[in-house]
Amino acid sequence: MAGESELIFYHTPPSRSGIVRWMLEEIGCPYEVRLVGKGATREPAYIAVNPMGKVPAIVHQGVVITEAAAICCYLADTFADAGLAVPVGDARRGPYLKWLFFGPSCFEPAVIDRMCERPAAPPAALGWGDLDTVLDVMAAALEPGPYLLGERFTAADVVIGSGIRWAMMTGNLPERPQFAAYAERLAERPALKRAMELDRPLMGSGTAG
Ligand SMILES: N[C@@H](CCC(=O)N[C@@H](CS)C(=O)NCC(=O)O)C(=O)O
Repeated sequence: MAGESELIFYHTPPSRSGIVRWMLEEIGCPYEVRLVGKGATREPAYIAVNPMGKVPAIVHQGVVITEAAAICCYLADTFADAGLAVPVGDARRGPYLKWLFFGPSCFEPAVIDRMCERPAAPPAALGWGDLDTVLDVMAAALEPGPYLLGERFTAADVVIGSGIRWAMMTGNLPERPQFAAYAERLAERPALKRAMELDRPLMGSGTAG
């Protein structure tokens, strides 16, 4: 029943909250979806949840968490049995966190620069560098595969993989064989298929939560 769930998910399909939908399906924990209609992100009821006026947000055990990559990191750590986090103490935790941060802080702004044809800023002033460098770094990491950290699929793949899928779907990702192969592998994941299936009837039907 609304309000009693331990994990509440604020969602507007299709949008960046799809990243968290996929993550939740990978984790396999029960959650309650609250649809937020386009535009309703700026209404007081939702601003009270996320003052940034953006989805996704989750509430877990009464605490609000926003920012898709942070939510994925939190869920992977909290529901550790799902095996999607690299734990503290494992040397691969560093690269794992690097990729979780790389998604929103390097990959996404570099793609949006290109997409919006934003005028180039002095390279040294840009925290995210330029798209070609970002893509070179990602392609090199994916070359051995099958996932960013090798054999093991992690929350970082949900974040970076979602970005790659979105950029490919919107025609904003220069073609590279590493990205095509990675996207094909991700598309086979049952959790991603389930997330897309669950969202299909909800597209565009969000109402303020
Ligand atoms: N930095 C945020 C960005 C979230 C975001 O941009 N969400 C968009 C949907 S893709 C949104 O809620 N837009 C509604 C609005 O700006 O009114 C994250 O990564 O979670």
